[in-house]
Amino acid sequence: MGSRSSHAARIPDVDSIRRETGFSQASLLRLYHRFQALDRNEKGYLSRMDLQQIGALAVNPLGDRIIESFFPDGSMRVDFPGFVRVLAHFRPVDDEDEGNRDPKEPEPLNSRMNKLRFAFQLYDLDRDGKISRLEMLQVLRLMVGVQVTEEQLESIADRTVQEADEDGDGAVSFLEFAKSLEKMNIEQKMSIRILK
Ligand SMILES: [Ca+2]
Ligand SMILES: [Ca+2]
Repeated sequence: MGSRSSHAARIPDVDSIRRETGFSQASLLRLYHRFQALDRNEKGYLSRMDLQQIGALAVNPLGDRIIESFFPDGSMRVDFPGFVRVLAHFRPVDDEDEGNRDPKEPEPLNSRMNKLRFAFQLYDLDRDGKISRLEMLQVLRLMVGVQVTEEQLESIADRTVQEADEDGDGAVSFLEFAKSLEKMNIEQKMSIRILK
């Protein structure tokens, strides 16, 4: 894995973070610097307000939802491993040493399936494993402009749920979600270059 940078060695648990996220040592070092720059007052962790400084999230209609996913279970702070773990879902595929991956290792966080899981939980606010009609409506409201009326939005939400809802329970399960996005290039859509 190349020579070990003395800087990277200062990142706590750098090897396990690298294995888990697939980021190279060099990328982790850059992310660590980014983390420290975002960490106003050198708290050693990031708050929601710190993360709002990330431009790519500020312009993303789901940016607030993405920021929330850094704080599972209502926590108020995210440390460096937690920060990188979320960002790893957005790591472009083939960006790094993909070819060197050990097949015995768990599926990388930026795999299509993990990107889909991540996207799904942005919709499934109450975390019951299904996207309800209301949850679909809330996401659509964030994503479409003000020129769309509430009735139009509701009918788009209904149609979107109906089209994906194979078992007819009125909600979209993860499998139904994954299936409805089968033809979409999720790998590309869910790749955000945080570092550039
Ligand atoms: Ca739900
Ligand atoms: Ca269903």
